[in-house]
Amino acid sequence: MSDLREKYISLIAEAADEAALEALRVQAVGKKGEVSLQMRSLGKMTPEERQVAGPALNALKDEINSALAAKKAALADAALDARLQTEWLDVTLPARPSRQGSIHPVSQVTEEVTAIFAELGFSVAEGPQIDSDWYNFDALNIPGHHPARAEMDTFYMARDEGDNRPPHVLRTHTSPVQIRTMEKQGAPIRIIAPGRVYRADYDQTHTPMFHQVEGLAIDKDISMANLKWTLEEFLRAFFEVDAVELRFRASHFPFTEPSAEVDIRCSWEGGTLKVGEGDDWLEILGSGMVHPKVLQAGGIDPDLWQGFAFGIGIDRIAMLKYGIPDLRAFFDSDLRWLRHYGFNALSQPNLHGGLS
Ligand code: 2NM
Repeated sequence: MSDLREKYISLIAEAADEAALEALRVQAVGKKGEVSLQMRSLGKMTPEERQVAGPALNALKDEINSALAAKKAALADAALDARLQTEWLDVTLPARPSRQGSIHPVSQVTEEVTAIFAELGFSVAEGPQIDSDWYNFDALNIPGHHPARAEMDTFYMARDEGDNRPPHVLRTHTSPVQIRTMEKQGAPIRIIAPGRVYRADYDQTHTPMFHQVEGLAIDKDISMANLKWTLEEFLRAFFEVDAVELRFRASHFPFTEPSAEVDIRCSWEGGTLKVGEGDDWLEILGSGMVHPKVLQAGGIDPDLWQGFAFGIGIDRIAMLKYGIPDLRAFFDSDLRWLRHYGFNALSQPNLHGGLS
């Protein structure tokens, strides 16, 4: 019996892998294994012999089983060590600049705008691109019969046959996000809402999907002066110039009163845009003081709070800043265009490092 013990303990110690261990288990303590056969022979022994051999065989079986388990664990450890030796990654290595991909100008400009407004205390709000006509229109003081609804070339979502509720729409502006933020968060508010918007319009200067960033600031004593300063700071940082000059032209939007379109002083000398100098004016955004009815729709008391709002076309300011001539090329997914106008994926726009 001690021969058996020595034989199996050393065979187990030398086993090369789990399969060899399993073969040894069958050979030793399996149903027809050597130890099991000896146990069967207990019946032919005298009671005295059996009293000695029985416990000894049981102990041998236990010992072999634990040796098998210990070796199995040791083999698993060794296998893991071997994997760790070959499968390793130096996470401290610098990343290799990729020549494969680049950041789309729309993403780049969205990041730039976000970084600038973050510095001014605005956070980013988001919402659904498919929304009810209440959020997209009614809440923004554009009732059912309002001409702005027709002018906006809205994409309507289909309803089931016989379902006569007003259809949902692809949002025509990001303003529904502002309404949702008013409802959820209440005043005061400082947010920008960048994102995709949709209008059924396609020509040289319009694509059916485009990008907007709208801003909203609500507080106890917000005025047009705060709006003007905020826009000046934003445009100065965005165009990376020391000073800008803005011109507010009276305008009309249903959701603001008063409303103003904002032009920026510029020159087009030599065919390139220079902001902050020259004798030309470039229309750059729309803005105004949020209409009391809009505040009310968002659950904010217009007798206590007021605010300004503005909307800017991201694609348009991307074209202006980076000299991109053709809007439609933005959405062609042409790799040559993306390589030409794309931005380094590893540099994040921030105000200290220079935005672009
Ligand atoms: C613009 C122009 C003027 C605007 C208004 C709102 C809201 F939801 F607060 F009422 N958001 N954005 C707004 C105002 C947008 O885009 C040309």
